[in-house]
Amino acid sequence: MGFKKLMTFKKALSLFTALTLLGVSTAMAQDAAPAAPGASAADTSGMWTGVIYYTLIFLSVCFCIAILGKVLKVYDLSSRMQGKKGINWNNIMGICCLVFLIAGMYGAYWSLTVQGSMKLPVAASAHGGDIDDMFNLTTILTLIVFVITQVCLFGFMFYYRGSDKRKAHYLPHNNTIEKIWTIIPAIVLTVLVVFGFFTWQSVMDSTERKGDLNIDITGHQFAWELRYPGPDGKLGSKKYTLTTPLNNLGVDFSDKNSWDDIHADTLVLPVNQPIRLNIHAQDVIHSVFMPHFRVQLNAVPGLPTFFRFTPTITTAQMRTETDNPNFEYLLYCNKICGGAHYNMQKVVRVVSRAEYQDWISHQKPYLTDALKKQLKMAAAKSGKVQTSSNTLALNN
Ligand SMILES: [Cu+2]
Repeated sequence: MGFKKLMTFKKALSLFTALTLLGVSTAMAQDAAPAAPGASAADTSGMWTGVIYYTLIFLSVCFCIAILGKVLKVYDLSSRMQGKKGINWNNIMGICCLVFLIAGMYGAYWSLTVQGSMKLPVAASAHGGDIDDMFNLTTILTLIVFVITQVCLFGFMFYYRGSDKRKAHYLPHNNTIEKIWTIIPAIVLTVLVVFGFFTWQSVMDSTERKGDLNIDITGHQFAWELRYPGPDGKLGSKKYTLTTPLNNLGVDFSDKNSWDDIHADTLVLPVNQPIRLNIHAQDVIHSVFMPHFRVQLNAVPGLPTFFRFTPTITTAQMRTETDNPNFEYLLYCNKICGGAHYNMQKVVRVVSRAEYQDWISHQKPYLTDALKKQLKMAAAKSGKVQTSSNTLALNN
């Protein structure tokens, strides 16, 4: 039996050595390989070197622990054979629990202070404060529960570690304890869920309001398209069947409101103006994500959604607030929607009302000359009598 175990150990050792040699040679070969054309090939090579490196470190640590375990076992057995007491494993396990508790608590503290300092700046929207309050309350409550349960769990295992001097108390069932650990979490979770429900209700209030600035945002692989209303303040309707290379949003020009619509490249928002962002998608599910405004909603093909919010801090004010002269609000896609998903990033600028008016007056209309020509051709081909609205649109 002992010989068999020794052989198994030897086999495992030779397998580990072979894997190590293979890993090192692959890593060296990748390092020595000439730079492949294109950045993506170089990135992949670097990634695999990293994976092999950390796998080898992990295997080495496991190997060292296994050797240490074997050495201790041999020491323990030889001590017992000499009539001595041997190693007190209960003490070792108890101390390990205490070390784990202290190291784990330090890790949690490090995470909160180092990674916590990377948190988003103050919310730049009217509803953002409510979302932050909800997040902070949940974090504080779960942190309290985390500290209490971990200290109790590992502290108990250390304090009541196995000993010849005491005997464990057998406790098969206790209704009082069952009630406490059922009712308290139920109350805490109910408070969190109800608070979250009312906050979400207030954020997603869908009643129509006058004075909203309607902006259309359409996601496709891999960009966002923006459409602003023209001087009439109304966005024209859309129909996906009208989509052409020139009319890539499928705007319906039989609707007069669409004639003065504006095609913008940057999302510019006037401060303290309620915005209604109408969200569309043309191919797969995307997601409008503006973390500084605490705004996120999916863009689903065939199912238009919207998010209403009011920006309260201009980009210039936020640059002073964050002490970063290059600060920009950003809009991301928060669904991994394909290979170039990372390209779906747009700058969002919050400006004063006067700056906004100046900016919008310099934007190009969606109805370009090329599009007008195409619509004329389409109308002539179909041989249909042009409606008065179409004639107006084409002569505009
Ligand atoms: Cu996307």
